[in-house]
Amino acid sequence: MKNRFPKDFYWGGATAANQCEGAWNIDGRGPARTDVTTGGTLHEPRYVTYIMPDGTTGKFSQFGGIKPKGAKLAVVDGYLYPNHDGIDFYHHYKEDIAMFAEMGFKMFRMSISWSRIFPKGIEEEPNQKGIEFYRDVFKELRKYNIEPLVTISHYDTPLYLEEELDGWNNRELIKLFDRFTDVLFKEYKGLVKYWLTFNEINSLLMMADFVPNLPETVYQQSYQQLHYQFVASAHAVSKAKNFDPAYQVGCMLAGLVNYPYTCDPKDVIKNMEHEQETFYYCGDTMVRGVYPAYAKKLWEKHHVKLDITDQDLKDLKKGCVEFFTFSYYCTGCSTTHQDVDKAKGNFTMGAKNPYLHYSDWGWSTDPDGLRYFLNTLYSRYEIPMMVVENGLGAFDEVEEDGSIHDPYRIDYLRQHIIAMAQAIEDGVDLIAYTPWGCIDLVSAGTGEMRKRYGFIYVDKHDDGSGSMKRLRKDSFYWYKKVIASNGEDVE
Ligand code: BGP
Repeated sequence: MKNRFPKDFYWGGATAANQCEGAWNIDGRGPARTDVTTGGTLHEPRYVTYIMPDGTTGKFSQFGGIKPKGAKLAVVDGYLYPNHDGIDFYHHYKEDIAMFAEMGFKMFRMSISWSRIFPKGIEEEPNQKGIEFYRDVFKELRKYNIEPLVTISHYDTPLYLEEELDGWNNRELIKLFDRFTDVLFKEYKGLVKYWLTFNEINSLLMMADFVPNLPETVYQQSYQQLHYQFVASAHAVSKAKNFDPAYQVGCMLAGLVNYPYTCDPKDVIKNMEHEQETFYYCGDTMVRGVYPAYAKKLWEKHHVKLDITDQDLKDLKKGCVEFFTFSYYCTGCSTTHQDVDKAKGNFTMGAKNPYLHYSDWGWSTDPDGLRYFLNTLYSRYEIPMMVVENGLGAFDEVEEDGSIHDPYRIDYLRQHIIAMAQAIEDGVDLIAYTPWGCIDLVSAGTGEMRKRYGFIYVDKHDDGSGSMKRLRKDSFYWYKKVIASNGEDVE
């Protein structure tokens, strides 16, 4: 069967500011948490570094580590912070966008670094240099008819807000986020059409579930932070059209599909609960504008008491997202049975699926899961869908002549494109596909450069060395052909 995609389907690629821009302290940008986070590996976590009032320094794990009382997050001598330079998209964006255009991109997903616009997050007036940088990027994209898809917050809260205001534990952040989105909506009218509010908003609940031995209070915090983010997101949705009737605002969730490991009904129930807790709790609230029926059960289970006002509930109702987006890399399994092999990736927890292959980072490859998930989501929500992250993080080898042969990546993407075509055939209104890290960038999970996703190779390495030179991988030419044939030719 031929793959059939709608004629105006958005083919493209995705990045995030903190993982690619670099220029972390240039032109007035303030620091974010990723700037005090070291590089790691699959076996060694990324650390967040700090300084104590007496001048001693230390570090704690990015996931699940606890910041000591009195510590101030800070850049500390002797550590490498890969996000400081990223791949220097800040100075290479013209060259990079020209290469995206060469592949035929119709859409480019990127994010705005909040601390480039408001260095601390609390200022009354934005940093003009930051505003101009993104305006230039959008104009450059428009030059090639590439539609920007802009994530407003991609793991990128200004450090000052985290340190001095306790981050999203503080209701005040809603107001500051409102101010931030007002500026974006005003400044980029006519240049941007599609906005996403929070990247992988459900990751807060996934972490609470995945990271072992977290104190029970983590749930209270995560659910409260999420509530404030839901309200902030709803504000963005409900006001966007006042700035530009063409604006559309969507949500973005980590598409963590899970299967029951066996047909034991106990596994099925466990899986249902897992999905409610780590995915649908967010999806249902953002699409329908009300908390789902099972929310009460979750709050009780985790002894959570939320600060929710009547006005918040009205705001949620007014701010239902217009389209649904998610990342999709792999799938997991839930089980009540103890005697099963465990998956061993940095994020893939639970039982290992014997029907799937796993990458060097322990993530499964499961294209059927994408078709299944698109169908499940679309029949639940019936609003346009976008797959805004997907891809294979892998080691790449540069040959003497500068070529890079990455058949493993082509194979992975090919299978997922076929799965999307099948989902469209099934009736899903899928309008965009922006595979992750279309140009190599710093891994969010491990901080590595060698976990590469790109069609474009960047000469930058884990020890900080590299010329930042860009090279075309085999997948670059392959994806160009895919786009030119509107997804028909994936061979
Ligand atoms: C998602 C994030 C991205 C990205 C991707 C791949 O969770 O939204 O920022 O990095 O995962 O993960 P990693 O970089 O850990 O391979």
